[in-house]
Amino acid sequence: TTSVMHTVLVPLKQDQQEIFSQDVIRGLSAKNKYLDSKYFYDAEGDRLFQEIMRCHEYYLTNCEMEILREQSAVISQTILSHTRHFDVVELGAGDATKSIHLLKELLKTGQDFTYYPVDISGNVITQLERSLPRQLPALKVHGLHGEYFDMLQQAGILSRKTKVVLCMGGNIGNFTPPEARKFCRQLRNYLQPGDIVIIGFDLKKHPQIILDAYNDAAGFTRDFNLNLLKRINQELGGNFDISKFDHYPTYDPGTGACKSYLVSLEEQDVKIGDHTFHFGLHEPVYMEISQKYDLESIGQMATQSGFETVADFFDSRRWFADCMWLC
Ligand code: AVJ
Repeated sequence: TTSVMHTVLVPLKQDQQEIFSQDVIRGLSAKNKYLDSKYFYDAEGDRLFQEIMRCHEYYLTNCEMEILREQSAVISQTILSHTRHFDVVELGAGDATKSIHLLKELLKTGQDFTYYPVDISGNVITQLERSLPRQLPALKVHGLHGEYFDMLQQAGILSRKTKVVLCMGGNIGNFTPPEARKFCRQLRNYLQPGDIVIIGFDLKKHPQIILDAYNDAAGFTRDFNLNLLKRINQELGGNFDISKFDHYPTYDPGTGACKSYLVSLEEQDVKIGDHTFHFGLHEPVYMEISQKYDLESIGQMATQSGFETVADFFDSRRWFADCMWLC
């Protein structure tokens, strides 16, 4: 079955820990200290991100949910106007609560397709393969556990049909604009002419709304950032005292870059294994970028990476966009 077939492409646990360790040491040795937000998502990080998505300040999830809930019929019709012989691949499927609306609409049209949810978490894939048949009994599901591009290649081997690739949740925001362009170009290279991509972008809006979304009053976003220090303590033998760090989000309405930092509240030394890192008073550690876009730059990104814009779908407040691109 799927797990046997794809295990070879998932790095071994020790290798993953070794890469985690190297990345942390590199980041904390830099002149401007940084950590990579992709490491936020251990079990506790997953739980905290769930809490963030339930905060009223964190509008992204609700906006995209509104788009999928209200416009799945139109999105489905737009897909069908381009292809009637396709499979659906979702990169970073999570619990599929948003995409399920679109999958339902596509099934309604009588199309025979397979849904390939891709996730780096094996847990997520196991859960989906269990829960989706209960919610949509007619849906064919084939989970792929591994890195996005490896699994996209796998999907290409398993199916010769046109691909409809879903890239939702605004995850592309965790790339800087040049990184995002590189990601889109790579994505294009793994696809064929006629394939379709639906990709979610968080849009520029009143700066205060954005800052509040990354600084919820209940403190889940703060804990989410601090949790990476806890993870370093647990997995790499660190001795961070998290009470000596503060969460500090920033937003530049010019560039659209929303960046989060942890700030050292005193001069201190922190040990991680055999390494010691010195933190000055108020020294920042750059943790995450959540880039916000305007439609013009999204359109340019599509063109520059070899896609043609088919349609953009917005929530009623125009705070978020799911953009449909054609290869
Ligand atoms: C999962 C990348 C969309 O950047 O908005 C939420 C992660 N970070 N709160 C985002 C996150 C802080 C989130 N994405």
